[in-house]
Amino acid sequence: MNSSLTFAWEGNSNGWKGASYKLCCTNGIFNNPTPIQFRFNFRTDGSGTFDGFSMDDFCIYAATGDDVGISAINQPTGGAPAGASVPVVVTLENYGATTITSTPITYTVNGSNPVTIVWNGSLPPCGVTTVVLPNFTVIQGADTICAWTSLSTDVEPSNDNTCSVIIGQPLLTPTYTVGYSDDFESGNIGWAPSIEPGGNAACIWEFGTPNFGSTTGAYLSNTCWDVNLNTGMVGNANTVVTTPFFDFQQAQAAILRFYQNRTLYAFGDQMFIEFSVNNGPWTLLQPTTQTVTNWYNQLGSWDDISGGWIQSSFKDVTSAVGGTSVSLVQFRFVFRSGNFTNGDGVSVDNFEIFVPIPLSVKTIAVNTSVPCQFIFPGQPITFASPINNNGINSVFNHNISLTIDGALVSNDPVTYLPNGLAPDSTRIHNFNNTWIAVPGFHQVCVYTDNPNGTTDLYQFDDTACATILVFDSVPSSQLPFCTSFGNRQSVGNL
Ligand SMILES: [Ca+2]
Ligand SMILES: [Ca+2]
Ligand SMILES: [Ca+2]
Repeated sequence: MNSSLTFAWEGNSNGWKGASYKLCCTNGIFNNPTPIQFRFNFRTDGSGTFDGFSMDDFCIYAATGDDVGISAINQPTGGAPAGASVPVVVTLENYGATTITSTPITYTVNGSNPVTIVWNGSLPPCGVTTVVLPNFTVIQGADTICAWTSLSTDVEPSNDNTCSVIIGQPLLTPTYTVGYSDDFESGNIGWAPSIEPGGNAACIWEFGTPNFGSTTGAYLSNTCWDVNLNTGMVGNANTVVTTPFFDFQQAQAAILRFYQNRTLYAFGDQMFIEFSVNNGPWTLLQPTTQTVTNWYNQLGSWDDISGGWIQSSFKDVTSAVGGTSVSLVQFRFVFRSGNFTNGDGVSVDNFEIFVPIPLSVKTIAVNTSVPCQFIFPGQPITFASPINNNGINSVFNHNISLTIDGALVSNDPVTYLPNGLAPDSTRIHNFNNTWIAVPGFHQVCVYTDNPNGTTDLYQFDDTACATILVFDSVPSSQLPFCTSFGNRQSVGNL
């Protein structure tokens, strides 16, 4: 009942439903010497034209005998690092009429390897206490934890057992050769949804195919993350989905990017991304000096309508989370709604941590300096190659070699003074040595190496080759003869 800002039943029960409330744990009711009365309160606003409300079979039961159970699994919740050893923390609750002093408590993870302890203490009727059970090792993916009491004199076994699901989250190390890219079509490798304290339990990030209103469907194929796959937003939501853990030590200038589809109406509804370093506090991910695309439309959040799927990107997210010394970082998507909301929600797909090549130069092509050639035997031919810096660091020098039919013709040191060849820039190198043409087909190759005196980190693009033909002669009937070698192939993947 968002319009009156009270906790209430609203909507449609679809027929008769049972409802129960544990009175004895409410302050001031148990052992209260004065009479206690209840009332049902029904309200409508000015637009109320529905069928109304009925109640029947109102009962108050008194507990009898010994009755305990596990009423909650408090830790772990949400996600936990795969491989970590973590305790299982549960709430032991006394539902009965007697003080409990001892009970066995057992838990399993994914139904196997039961761990049992015997709890001893003094738990009065209505009492609750927190019990720390022995550690277990988190398994990557969904881990179902079930915990239960097995007190032999328990009169009500139906309340003994509680289960919860947590997500074992892997630690990934994105590099420029293997980044992290997830279209969510191969299952959940370790994203963990949860509801933050105080958040409306009816609103949570879900993994699957969105099927509500304007945020229907995934960006790629069928599966993505979406707040409430099949229903609209509710008020006072506060739900997060955390990514796996990332080691950024080999992720220089990494780019975070993903696709999103949002329909939010700015009544306090918002989505944003936070990060945490070394399991520390969550910090808003927002650019300072970094270049971003389709980032927050508001100060620190998205709160409007994307009009379909769009890609958002954050360049050099590495610097935003603390640089390449950060060995444990995690991101999370946060969705919150205001009191009033009727938006369709948000979906996220195709999440990537992309790491560019740190240091690389690329040979784009092999050219001759003669635009329209008659290449005849004995003619000195000069060659040139455009060279591109396709890494993310400036290149100050490198070697470049020219071979013809495998024989080295020119091996030139190249220096870019005074500021180096900037990333994404291209410069043409004219080879020092010429080649004296001889008749026939010839393979001309150019390759670069040793940028900044070290190893090129992406060598697949170092070499480019072309085939040239040197004529013995051209009959005058074929004149004018002209070729620009414009269709010569630049061969990148050698
Ligand atoms: Ca019980
Ligand atoms: Ca997908
Ligand atoms: Ca290269």
